[in-house]
Amino acid sequence: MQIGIVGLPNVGKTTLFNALTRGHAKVERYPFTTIEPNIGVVEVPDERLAKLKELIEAEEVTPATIKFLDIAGLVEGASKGEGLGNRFLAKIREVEAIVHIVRCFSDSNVAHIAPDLAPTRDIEIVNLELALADLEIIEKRREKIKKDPEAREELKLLEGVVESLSKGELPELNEKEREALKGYHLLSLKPTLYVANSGEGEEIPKELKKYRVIGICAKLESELQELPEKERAQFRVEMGIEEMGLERLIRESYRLLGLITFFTLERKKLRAWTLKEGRNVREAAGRIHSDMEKGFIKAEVINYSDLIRIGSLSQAREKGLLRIEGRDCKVREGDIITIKFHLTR
Ligand SMILES: Nc1nc2c(ncn2[C@@H]2O[C@H](COP(=O)(O)OP(=O)(O)O)[C@@H](O)[C@H]2O)c(=O)[nH]1
Ligand SMILES: [Mg+2]
Repeated sequence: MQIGIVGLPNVGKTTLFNALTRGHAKVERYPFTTIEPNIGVVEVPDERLAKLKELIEAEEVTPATIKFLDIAGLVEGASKGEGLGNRFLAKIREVEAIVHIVRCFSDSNVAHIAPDLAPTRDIEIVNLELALADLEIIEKRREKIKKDPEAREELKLLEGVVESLSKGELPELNEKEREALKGYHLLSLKPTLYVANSGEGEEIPKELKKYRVIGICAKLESELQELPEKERAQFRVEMGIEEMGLERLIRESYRLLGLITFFTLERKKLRAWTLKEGRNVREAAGRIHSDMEKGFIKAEVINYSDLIRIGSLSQAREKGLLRIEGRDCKVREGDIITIKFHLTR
């Protein structure tokens, strides 16, 4: 899964990215320092992994991961080539979701597009640039197919999208239309999570409540990530922080995309995987290896909570609690799955 981080310059994108990846991407007080996106792979925190590891004496544990792309700040006119323009936008066409960082901290040392804090205005500037970039793509396509009698339906669909985007609205699409538009990788249609980057201890501004939004203090998060694990844990206890902003961000991204986690266990190797909710065990097999999907025979399944309750895999097997499932069985959050398959080549 890939997630693109967008937002105006100097809103804290790279700071948050660094905190997420514990990386050291360049953080600057001036716009346009990032030409190539910073790309970081982040492990999805999951307490269940430690418990499972102990229970089944796993020797190797691989958490699920999310890839984050941090692109440079968009400015007004980016879609028309201002700043580094459209080149940035091209970098995030392929992501599955967008995290849109909004500046909610005031700091006179850090330049902003205007002296005042106006989160809604900022959001609208960025979203307009995304929409304009999309409109350009659609325009090109319309030009190409406008005389093709076989493309009438597509043309009609595109016209509807143009009409909404031009009004600054999102088009209302059904499943089929969404599918038909997939190939365009339209930025405006990507599921988006807004992140209010606030000063320490500050609330999310009320005007942002209409968005799907979480509040984070990027600076604090990145400073905490610099601490050794032990000190960080201690700080959390002292400050009564139950969940780090970063963990919340990852959890919310999961929800936004309708993702669940399943586990595999093979020869003492424990691994967590992400899957779209509602998919079946055969599709889960495909996440692991295409051979497993093609040659799928059956799956042995037990849910995490049942395994923890029973205490061991062998006991679960004895009690008949390892279910044998065919391809159509839906995967549930926390299922531990062993795929039986034959090689088709
Ligand atoms: N006061 C304050 N400064 C921040 C915060 N987050 C980022 N900054 C500062 O803002 C500047 C720009 O941050 P950066 O992450 O590079 O912004 P980007 O352009 O969106 O990638 C840096 O000097 C950061 O230290 C915050 O929550 N509070
Ligand atoms: Mg940056």
